[in-house]
Amino acid sequence: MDLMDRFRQGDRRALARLITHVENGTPVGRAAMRELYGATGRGRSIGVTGPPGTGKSTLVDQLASVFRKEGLRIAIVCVDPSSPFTGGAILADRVRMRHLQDDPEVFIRSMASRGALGGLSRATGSVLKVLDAFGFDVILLETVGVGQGEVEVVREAETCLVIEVPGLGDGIQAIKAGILEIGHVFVVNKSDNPGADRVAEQILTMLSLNPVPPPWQPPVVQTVATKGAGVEDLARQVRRHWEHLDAQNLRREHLGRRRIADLAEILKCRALGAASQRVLSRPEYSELRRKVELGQMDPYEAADRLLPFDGIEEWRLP
Ligand SMILES: Nc1nc2c(ncn2[C@@H]2O[C@H](COP(=O)(O)OP(=O)(O)OP(=O)(O)O)[C@@H](O)[C@H]2O)c(=O)[nH]1
Ligand SMILES: [Mg+2]
Repeated sequence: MDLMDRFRQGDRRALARLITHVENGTPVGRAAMRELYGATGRGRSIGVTGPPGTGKSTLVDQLASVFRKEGLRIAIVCVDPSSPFTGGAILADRVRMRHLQDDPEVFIRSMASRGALGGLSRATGSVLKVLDAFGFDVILLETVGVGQGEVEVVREAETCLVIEVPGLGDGIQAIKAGILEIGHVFVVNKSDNPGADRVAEQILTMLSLNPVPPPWQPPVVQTVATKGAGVEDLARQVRRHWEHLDAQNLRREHLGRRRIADLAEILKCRALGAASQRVLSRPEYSELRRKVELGQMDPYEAADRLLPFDGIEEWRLP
């Protein structure tokens, strides 16, 4: 039986293998995405981001347990944009989530930037779709929040949780501007440490400075993930956000934006493929390449001769 048949029958090993194909952009992975695409858009995705060590994995684990009790099927994806390898932190996550791993309705997967075609966020988007098509009700996506890369990754999820903790220096500085815009629910974890109330107040103040009040006012939840305190409340806020998305038709908008991003990526790959074929078919290619290599011609000059410049240098799709 082929991989897709086994995938459709709910075989987890087939799922894991298919994800690897999709991550690596193999022909099998591409064909699978094409086949699966129509079956996506059902599962809920929750992005979880925040500085290193703030308790994201512990919270994801707790949140997954709450949803499990409600009978939902859960997938957890840990994305590490900084590491080209599957590193120690992710191994630690696996240990921490061991009790979830024994649950046949919970699927845990790590992703690193290695091999991701079209950038990590597109690869993440594709993996979310595979999990969605497999039938998971909730897909939790953990990523360490430090830069633009993570912001792009969590944008793939329809609900974004931003985790902060007390004691990371001045709270205001620790909460980056870009992060405020993507958060739907803010979590002050490690609220057993001093200063949690202050961090929560600072977040609320910063949110209130937003000149155009958004239709969704992001709540701030305090948690102690290690004890499970506040996690029920967090799950409730996530559900509230789902209801908001559904009521305002925002879910459809979110999915629409993701689909356009997919179209852009497919077109980009094809355009690049077509351009590289044109270049490689030019008889003077190897000679020009050699000249560039030896420093006898600058790469701009060689590029002008191989692919005449028509003034369009930016890839954009409105
Ligand atoms: N005191 C306290 N410790 C916590 C809490 N939540 C998590 N921790 C501890 O904080 C440490 C880091 O937790 P993780 O869940 O691995 O944090 P993370 O954000 O996933 O870490 P990275 O993925 O490495 O960025 C662990 O030792 C946890 O036990 C909490 O609410 N209070
Ligand atoms: Mg973690």
